[in-house]
Amino acid sequence: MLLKTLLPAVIGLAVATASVHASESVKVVMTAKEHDLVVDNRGTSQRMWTFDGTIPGPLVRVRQGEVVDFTLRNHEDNGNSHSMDFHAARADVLDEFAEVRPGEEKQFSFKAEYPGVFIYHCGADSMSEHIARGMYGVIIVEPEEGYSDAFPAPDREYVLVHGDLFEEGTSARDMTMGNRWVGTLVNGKVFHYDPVHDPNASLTLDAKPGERVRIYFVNAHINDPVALHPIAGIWEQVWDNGHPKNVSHGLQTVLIAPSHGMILDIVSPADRPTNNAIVDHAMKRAMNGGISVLMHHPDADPEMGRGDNLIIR
Ligand SMILES: [Cu+2]
Repeated sequence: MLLKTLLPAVIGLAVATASVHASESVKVVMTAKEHDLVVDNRGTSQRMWTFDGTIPGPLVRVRQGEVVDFTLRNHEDNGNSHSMDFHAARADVLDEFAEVRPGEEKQFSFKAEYPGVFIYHCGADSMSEHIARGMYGVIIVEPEEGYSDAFPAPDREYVLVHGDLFEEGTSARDMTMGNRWVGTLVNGKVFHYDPVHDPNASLTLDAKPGERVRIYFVNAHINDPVALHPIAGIWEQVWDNGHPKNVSHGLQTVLIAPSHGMILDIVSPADRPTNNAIVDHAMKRAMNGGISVLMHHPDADPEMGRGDNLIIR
């Protein structure tokens, strides 16, 4: 009798759960903006182009299997068409990724089928200029199966995106050729988290000694690879493209292609405070902005590298 009463309820619950799961979608709306933006710790501003006003654009974080319902709005005050190219999507470059004119908007959906860390960027002509002016960001697709021994849960998470800074007024052609390049932007600013090389820098990445710190790294340079090394440390584990199956152990320097992403974990000694400098070990890019200090100390801010604080602005 009890079973007869319970059974329909259990079946009903299962169906409801399945239908909710099948229709799970995450709505993301971004607005392309062309505006002046501060690009260093001294407050120098330059005409940049962005998704939603920041470099990088907003962090998108979904679970594998979820559908991203995306809308790009191109602000009516803009002078250029813009587009969105999600590297996490399988789509049609001529359809979903097509350009949107100023004052117009475009919606498309895709299912996030592959776990990992991916770049998104504007692909409008000239793509060099749109990326070099700041139209890029990060989408994290979390594995459907969650964490495991092979892909352990981190204590802190940070997103780092390296990109280019060119002299104000550089032509698209010169950007493509790498002329008039002046610096590496780390999350939108030169030496953003490096008070050692820039006295105007006030931010660092923080953790407690012994914590597992996960870096979601994306290379938004238009031509250059990144040689990512944690000075005074070793990458505990690295997942190529952030896919849990692509794991490497104990690496010193990791080559990351333009437009590629990696997940890199570092674990500092638990018995004392230490510091790392996460550097693009290609010196031209390091000494022009591409270094970030990661401090491990007992009174690390409990909010940093957690919740919505993965991109430190
Ligand atoms: Cu654009």
